[in-house]
Amino acid sequence: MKRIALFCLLLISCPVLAQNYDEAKVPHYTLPDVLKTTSGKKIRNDEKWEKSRRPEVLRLFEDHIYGKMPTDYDSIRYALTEDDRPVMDGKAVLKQVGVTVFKKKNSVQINVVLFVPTQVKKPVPVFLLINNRGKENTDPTRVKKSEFWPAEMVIDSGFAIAAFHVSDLAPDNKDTYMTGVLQKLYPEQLKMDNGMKAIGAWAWGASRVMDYFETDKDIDAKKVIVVGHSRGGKTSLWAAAQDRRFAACVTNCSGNTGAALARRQFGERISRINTTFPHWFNNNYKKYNDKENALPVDQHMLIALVAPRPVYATNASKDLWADPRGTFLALKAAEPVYALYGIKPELPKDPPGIDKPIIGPHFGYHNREGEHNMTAYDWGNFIRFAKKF
Ligand code: GTR
Repeated sequence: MKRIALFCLLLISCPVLAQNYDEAKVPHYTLPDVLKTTSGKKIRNDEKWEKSRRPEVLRLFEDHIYGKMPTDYDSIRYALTEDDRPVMDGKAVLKQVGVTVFKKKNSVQINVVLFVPTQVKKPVPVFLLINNRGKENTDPTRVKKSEFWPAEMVIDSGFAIAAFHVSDLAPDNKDTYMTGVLQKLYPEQLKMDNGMKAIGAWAWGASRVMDYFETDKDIDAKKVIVVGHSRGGKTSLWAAAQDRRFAACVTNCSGNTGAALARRQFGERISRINTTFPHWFNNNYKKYNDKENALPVDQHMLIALVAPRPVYATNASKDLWADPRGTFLALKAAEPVYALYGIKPELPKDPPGIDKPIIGPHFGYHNREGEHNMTAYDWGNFIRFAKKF
């Protein structure tokens, strides 16, 4: 008896132990119907989806999870700090761009590293990484090279590759996240229960980099693929969901409140993410701690907001925390919205095996053998996917 009591106490005090990794223990759940409006109307075509249901779903995500993203600012300036410097044995040109956004005498600067291939006709499509890891991963000097952002490989395949670091927008820290774009440009957001926090601020940054791409004649701004890993992957999905200028989205190992279904309660759960990272999502989201079924949305609806644009989601076999099966099922459950645009289902009923990628044209998915990470294997598949559309 004593032992049972001790175990229960441990479960309560140590949330890691309370995570479920057993498929047999996934509770029965019903996903909210992405094609039914809050007033109960069934959506039957893309026009109705775009006019009524899509804006409604977007608002639900803003209000309950990611926060409403402000779009107003006074001006934006682009300063090229390096140009036309041939690198990578002449295969690319390095551009470093300071994107500065001004509002009421305050400003925020986003530093973009961009490599453009020299041997390809311009304008070129580009992969934009939202970098949530160390800045050395996107080293402009190429002294340090990382699979996380394999610039040489992407250049060799004919695409441009760009990145910015999340800390330019909001430090990834619960005590200081507000010191970037939030305090400087949008302090009112900090007082709103549906105001954006760090992930909203990072996604806002991706849109400002998109503003820059629209002015760069080397870049085909209609072919920008926004990429993120893990917390960056939650951000890339949110960025693509609301900014329809992004042509496609890669959400790598994004897990809870990324591409994985919340209602499965498998691996990381809302209560856990809100406790460890209270600075990522808005205040309203805390109401759903241990109450996944009360959410008016689930993550398949976030993927649906990207429709009809392509989405590639990934997992890693040892990263059960991010719920590989729940990620695949979320993609699958977004298909009915793609169908409104005449896109036939591309995904099987069940997830493919490990290292068996499904590649496009509209959906990409793979579960890589290994750990929580983004690797050359992952990028190889993103490139194959991008070549399909
Ligand atoms: C984890 C977090 C995940 C994921 C990951 C990461 O600690 O629980 O949701 O975001 O960090 O960003 O690497």
